[in-house]
Amino acid sequence: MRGKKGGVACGDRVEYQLTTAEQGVIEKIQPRTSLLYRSDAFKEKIIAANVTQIIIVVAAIPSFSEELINRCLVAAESENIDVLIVLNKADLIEPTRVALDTLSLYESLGYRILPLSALQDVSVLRPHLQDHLSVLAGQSGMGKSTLLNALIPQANRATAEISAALDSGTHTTTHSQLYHLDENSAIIDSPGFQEFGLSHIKEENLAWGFLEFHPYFGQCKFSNCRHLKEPGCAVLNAVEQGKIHFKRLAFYQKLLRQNEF
Ligand SMILES: Nc1nc2c(ncn2[C@@H]2O[C@H](COP(=O)(O)OP(=O)(O)O)[C@@H](O)[C@H]2O)c(=O)[nH]1
Ligand SMILES: [Mg+2]
Ligand SMILES: [Zn+2]
Repeated sequence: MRGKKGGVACGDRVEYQLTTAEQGVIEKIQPRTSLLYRSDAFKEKIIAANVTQIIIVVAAIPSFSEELINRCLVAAESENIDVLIVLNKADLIEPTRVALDTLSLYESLGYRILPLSALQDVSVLRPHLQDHLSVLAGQSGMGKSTLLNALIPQANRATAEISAALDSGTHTTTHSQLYHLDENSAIIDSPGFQEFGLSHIKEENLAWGFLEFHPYFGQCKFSNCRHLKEPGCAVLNAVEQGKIHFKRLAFYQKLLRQNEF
């Protein structure tokens, strides 16, 4: 970039000027349609710009964090990004059955769950990528880079096997990269993350990240209800009646409390 460095994210559309045949400077970043980022009290980290779909990659082994899934969902909802949950390593049959059971909650909320094995066959994923800029998100070790290599063999993304052979660290993927699938579809491989800070989400917007809460908004006794333990809370009521899963309320309340500090 000309002038100050940084500010450009994977997925950005930019105006640039060539300085040599193969190099150029970025003059301007085009307005973004979405921006996916994680943040804590100290820093913000952009994951990708302009994505239309976040693919949360989980696997039965190593075990995945359900809290991380919920955090990704909040981030996606806040930016109006589609969500697809891929349960990778479906070749591990018994553990996958257990994981599918856990994920059925998210399926009941309307999120698509797609079990597959990146080592065996990724063709079921292809139709879901059509006309999207997708980003692979999730903890490291879930098989994101393996998945990407299966889709785009020329990508040659380093995976855990390769890093073991080279004796490098566990974080095999160190930077995000975008790959074109066809004229209208592309996919971004991102480094894995164990944390997904949401401190950039305003407290009053957090509940919007929980789809199934929406029908109850405006029905709480207090207009500024935070759905913690207020009397006459329509969300708490719905949980009591089994209309909202208690786990989701627990994740919401945990996030709300963490964001305060
Ligand atoms: N059994 C099984 N292992 C897989 C599958 N996909 C990836 N793995 C393994 O999981 C490990 C982590 O994969 P990697 O692609 O580096 O994960 P990333 O950190 O999410 O990019 C590697 O040892 C892969 O071989 C799969 O479908 N089945
Ligand atoms: Mg990787
Ligand atoms: Zn309430």
